[in-house]
Amino acid sequence: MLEAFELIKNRINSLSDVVPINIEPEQGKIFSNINKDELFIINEFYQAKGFRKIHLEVAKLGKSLEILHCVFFPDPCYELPIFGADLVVNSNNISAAIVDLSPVGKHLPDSLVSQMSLLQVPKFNEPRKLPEWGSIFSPYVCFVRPVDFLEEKLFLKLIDQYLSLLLSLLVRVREDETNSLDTMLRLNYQKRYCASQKRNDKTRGILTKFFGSSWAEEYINKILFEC
Ligand code: BLA
Repeated sequence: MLEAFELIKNRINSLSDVVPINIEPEQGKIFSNINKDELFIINEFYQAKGFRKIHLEVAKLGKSLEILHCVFFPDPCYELPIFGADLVVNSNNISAAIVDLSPVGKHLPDSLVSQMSLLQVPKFNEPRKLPEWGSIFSPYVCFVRPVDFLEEKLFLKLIDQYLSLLLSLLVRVREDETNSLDTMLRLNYQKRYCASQKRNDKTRGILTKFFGSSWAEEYINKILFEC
């Protein structure tokens, strides 16, 4: 978990003009009043050329559940996919590991597709089935339950490779006008992505269990998948 956090953090820090987005302190570090060791959420937000919002979150929810959540929301003026990763650790085992570069149009950009198809994606022993709302993800989405330490390492490497491809695309893409048709279409895809993610009842269920349903709803809408 820490390793995943570090590698994503390194990629964020490699962006030339990255700046932290100032947030309300109560959104940055969230502790429950019950037991600070067992229930906390730490959020970091950044902005950089090409990205309207980068969100990196680590959470510990109760004794056994740890989560790493990360989304790079592109600035819709750029033809960049949405990078998303989620690691759910249950009693020290990763139960769900997902990473994707998700399209903000009908397809991913051609140049990205050709690079992604060159990646040697390892064959994981326990692939997982995407939920129905998962149609937002690309054909290159990797959703697995890593079965051992080796697979965990391979998954982290894949996260890093996807980020590397994203950042190499960043230096090639042009910037469109805010009011151009392409920009507006990409923004619509981003909205669709957020709307679909909001249908993840596993996230909602866990947050509701620990923080109550109105808090969970607000957190999902304003912090996780605001658009
Ligand atoms: C699944 N997400 C889950 C699960 C939990 C969470 C408990 C079930 C794990 C399992 O089935 O083994 C919980 N995830 C959270 C919480 C947060 C979080 C509480 O990020 C934040 C506070 N989810 C994302 C992103 C992606 C994502 C960015 O936030 C993908 C890029 C995917 N999570 C995702 C998917 C599942 C999941 C596809 C499986 C859902 C299912 O099987 O129905």
